[in-house]
Amino acid sequence: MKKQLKKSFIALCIAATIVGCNTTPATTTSLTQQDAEQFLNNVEQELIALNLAGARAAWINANFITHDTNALAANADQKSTEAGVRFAMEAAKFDNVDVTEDQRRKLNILKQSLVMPAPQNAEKSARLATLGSQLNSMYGRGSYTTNSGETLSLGDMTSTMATSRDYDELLEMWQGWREVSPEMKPLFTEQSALANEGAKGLGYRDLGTMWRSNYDMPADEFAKELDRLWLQVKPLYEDLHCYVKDKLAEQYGEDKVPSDQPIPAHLLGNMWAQTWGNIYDVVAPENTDPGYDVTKQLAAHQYDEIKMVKGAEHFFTSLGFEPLPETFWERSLFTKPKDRDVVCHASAWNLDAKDDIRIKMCIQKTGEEFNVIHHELGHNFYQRAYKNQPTLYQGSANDGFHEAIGDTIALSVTPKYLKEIGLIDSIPDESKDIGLLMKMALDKVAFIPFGLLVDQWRWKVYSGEITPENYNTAWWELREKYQGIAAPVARPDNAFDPGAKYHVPGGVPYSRYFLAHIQQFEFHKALCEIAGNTDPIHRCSIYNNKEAGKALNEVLEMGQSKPWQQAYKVLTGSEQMDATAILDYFAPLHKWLKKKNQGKSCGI
Ligand code: X8Z
Ligand code: ZN
Repeated sequence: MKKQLKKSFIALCIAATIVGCNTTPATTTSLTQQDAEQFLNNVEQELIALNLAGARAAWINANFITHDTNALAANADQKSTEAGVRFAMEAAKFDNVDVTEDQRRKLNILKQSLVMPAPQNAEKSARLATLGSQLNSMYGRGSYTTNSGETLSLGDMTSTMATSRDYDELLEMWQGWREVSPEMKPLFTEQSALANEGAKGLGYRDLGTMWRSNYDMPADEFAKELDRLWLQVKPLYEDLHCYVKDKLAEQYGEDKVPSDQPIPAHLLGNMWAQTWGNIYDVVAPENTDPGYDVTKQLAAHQYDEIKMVKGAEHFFTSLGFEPLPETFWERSLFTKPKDRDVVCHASAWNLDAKDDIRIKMCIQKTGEEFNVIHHELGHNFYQRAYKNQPTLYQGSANDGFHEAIGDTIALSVTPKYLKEIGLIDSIPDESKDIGLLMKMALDKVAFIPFGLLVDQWRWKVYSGEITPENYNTAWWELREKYQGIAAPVARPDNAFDPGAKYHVPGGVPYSRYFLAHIQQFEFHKALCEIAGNTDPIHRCSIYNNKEAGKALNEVLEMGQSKPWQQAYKVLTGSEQMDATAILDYFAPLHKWLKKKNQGKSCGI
């Protein structure tokens, strides 16, 4: 994701900024291990300088969206994509050469790391780059003008979605933001066709298969893994969904939220209904309220945006990580500028593959955003931890790892921790556990089917199963199938609702977030064990624990030098992802939900 790539992973970063290398081996048959070594060395050398140039163009574009910066970023993107395609083709020439394990891994990384591969045709690669830049800029510049003439940013609308309990106002925001995406549809359609052609040129069935090939296992097996993990979590999700629907019916009326229908998508506290923590007040279990609200506590303790970031940094340094460099504070974007368009969607960057790490985020002073800051810093600390790896290994074990690290840390932002840093005065006792778990489940459990369906949709688009005429209906079919939610009103014929979610115009694969939501609970459990925790797992905080920090760092430092299964084993003892940790974490809540749902007909 070039631009946003910086935000979440480096494999993309690498792909985004690759530039030409003149080491094309002469013939396939005569290739040797030495040729592979020379090829890889040259690629890695060139990548360092070239990545920097590409990342700078993307950074400037995302911080100042204009006609010209779009063109500059598209240009850089075209160069890096073309080089990435060329490298992938060259790497494939070693397919039948007897290379070392390490060389094979690097060659495979080169073959798979592009997210939007271009066809080998200068006109088409230029077009693909322009489409990516235009789609990104449409999203970044998106706004909605209300009937009364007020222009609202996505940030403004996000706040209303979180706090308003007025059905019609929520509906207006929900519909309003979706006006930004119909014009994206022809561009997205063309982009998909070109990138698909690029993926086929690299030997993949389609782009979705290429994306799924990035997990140290066959593409089809990876898809099955996701299904397996989802089926583990589904019963918990269904019980949460059932309980929440009931509470929403109490709040808005059964005519608005009928018990035998999916939940209307605008009532869940979030523009995409992907996390529901903002409606905690609506669904809060009786008598178990933990008694504090992080948003209010931040305000009460005069936290501004910088203090929030410093607070998150402090957690990492308490584990033994070095503080962020001075340049992080000088070069990051923390607040939404008033005078220009920026891509506000939060991202973390590493410009020079060493210490020039930054975040770019239009921070809102809420508990939710405090979590997002931990998420972003997780990316930055990861990037810095693997900076001494060879360039091609500067990435996460799999892309779920990159997304999971900051979230893992945020799971340690418990009442005990909040008290230690002075944000709250007392720790709620055990009788409040259901409330604490409910708040967490509304964010973490609710997210899981959304995390899955975004790429279920894209994979089907890329395979041709979903055609442009069906983009929107297929999207809502998946939203209903996995999340049990529905559009609150009939969607207009030109609607392109997937485009209203950043990662679709942004060209950022989404399965990584699904993985991260499974992985972070396994990581949290493992780190809590290392820290000698004796509290229930949802009350465990690894704050200040250097042993846990050391164990975490060990995995981060590995980058993508080994198959992810090995990195996973270092921390969790297992080579397989498993949803048991998240299920155990929420077991008391699940028991409580089942009781509450007795006699109701639940299920999606
Ligand atoms: O995009 C993000 C991060 C940046 S990698 C803010 N997330 C997904 C989203 O917002 O949809 C984090 C969780 C899911
Ligand atoms: Zn992220």
